[in-house]
Amino acid sequence: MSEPTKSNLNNARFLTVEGVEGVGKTTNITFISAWLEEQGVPYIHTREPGGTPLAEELRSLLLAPRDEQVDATAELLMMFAARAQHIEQVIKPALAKGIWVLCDRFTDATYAYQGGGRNMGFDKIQQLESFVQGDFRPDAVILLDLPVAVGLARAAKRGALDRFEQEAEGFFHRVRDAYLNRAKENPSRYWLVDAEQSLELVQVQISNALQKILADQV
Ligand code: T5A
Repeated sequence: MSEPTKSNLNNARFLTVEGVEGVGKTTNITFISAWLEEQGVPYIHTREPGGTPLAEELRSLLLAPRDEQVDATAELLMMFAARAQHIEQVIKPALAKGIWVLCDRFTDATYAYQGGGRNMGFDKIQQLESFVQGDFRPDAVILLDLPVAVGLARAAKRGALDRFEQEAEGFFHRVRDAYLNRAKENPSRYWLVDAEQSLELVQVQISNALQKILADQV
């Protein structure tokens, strides 16, 4: 796997946060936002699928439980349709102005959920990634990791389950394995965080990673 291409045009960084359901992305994105503010780093916070009105509509279609079986290829293409819109309308314009982008999930989630979870070939995802993104990749990926059962138990406490959360546990084991394999293959870009620990200890690991990412700014 090739090394990432820096997304920054004005020293701004493109950071993504990834992990299985209930791993604590939302909780820790709030922490990362506060950390960036304290450092005086201009940033926007966004998410995938979503981040623009059109992409948010696609998100609603993707997450809604439905009686009709959703074809895996249709799901994959909708993820990338939302992403194309998001990159061009939100992510690249922010980076061009020197504004950091903090994104809740990005293409790593496609490798993990559609590639791993749905057992689609990773080569199909690579082709779409090249087609939609060219060589545009996140500068750093904060991967929150914990045992699947712990994440699902946390997620279940929140109430109604979306279409992905209704998948069987085996699906999420494949998702987690795919994430961990990507982190192993590309250690310079991934910051692996043990998210099973207390929130306080999770956030110590995240701030250590953020300090290094900020120090690496050219
Ligand atoms: N998807 C997405 C794809 O299939 N392909 C793609 O390409 C993309 C981009 C999106 C769905 O779309 C799929 C993946 C997803 O299924 P989402 O909203 O991004 O949905 O994903 P969710 O995982 O559902 O995100 P959530 O926001 O619902 O979960 P979080 O953010 O991981 O978890 P969070 O922060 O809400 O925490 C869950 C609970 O745990 C507690 C929190 O207080 C909360 O109650 N908690 C802790 N408790 C103890 N110790 C800690 N350290 C804790 N950290 C958090």
